[in-house]
Amino acid sequence: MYADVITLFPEMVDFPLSQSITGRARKEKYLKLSFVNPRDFTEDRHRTVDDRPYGGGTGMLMKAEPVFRALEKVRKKTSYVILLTPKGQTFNQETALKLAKKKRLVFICGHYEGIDERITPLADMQLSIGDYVLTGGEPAAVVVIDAVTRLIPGVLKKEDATVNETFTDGLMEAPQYTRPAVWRGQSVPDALLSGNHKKIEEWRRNMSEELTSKAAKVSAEKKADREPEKKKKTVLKHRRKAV
Ligand code: 6GU
Repeated sequence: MYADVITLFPEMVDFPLSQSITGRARKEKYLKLSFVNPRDFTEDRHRTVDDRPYGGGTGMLMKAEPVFRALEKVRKKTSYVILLTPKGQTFNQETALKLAKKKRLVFICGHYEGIDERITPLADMQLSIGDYVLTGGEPAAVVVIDAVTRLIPGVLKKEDATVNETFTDGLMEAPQYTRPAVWRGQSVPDALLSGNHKKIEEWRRNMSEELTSKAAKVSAEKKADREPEKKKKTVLKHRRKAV
């Protein structure tokens, strides 16, 4: 897979993805990363990439033209363009699987308060990595590229390493243990030491289902906490108490 990253800070993406499994994937040419800096597509003496927002407000915005020219430079007919922004859809394993099938990805990393809105129609997809605000899209690009790279066939040595894991089949992965069998008073569950494959599979299945239903319960509770209807009622209840 080819991935072009449009960023003012290429080292923020290049260095983390030079380590460990993603670093090896690059050495072995499963992943070919290239970087394009919008600053190299400016024409003024100061190589200006940012400016103040129309209508006022705090912070600076990335100018449209240098980003557009950087994109023009790398975009091919087959490129799938991803804009990293906290306003995007939240990245998840399903999206990672979809992106892993693409030949060429382009990541546009906003920085400062974001990019001029007129850049957004150039993107095929807008992605966020969660409900919090980063200083720029670069750490998000690292997260997305990492999650996608490990899904490229051949990157993980064990062929099924990505099949039986948390999120892929909608279930949480069962807990895992390595030696020693007893560590600081904590034992590895008997089933895993039994050597009986059927028993091991059964134990893992049960644990998966248990963990998944617990997690579903927790997220349902969190969702209920966010419901404006219920919040209003809670506030009223408290108010009544106060009166
Ligand atoms: Cl993609 N960008 C920024 N700036 N903040 C974020 C994000 C992206 N995803 C979550 N927070």
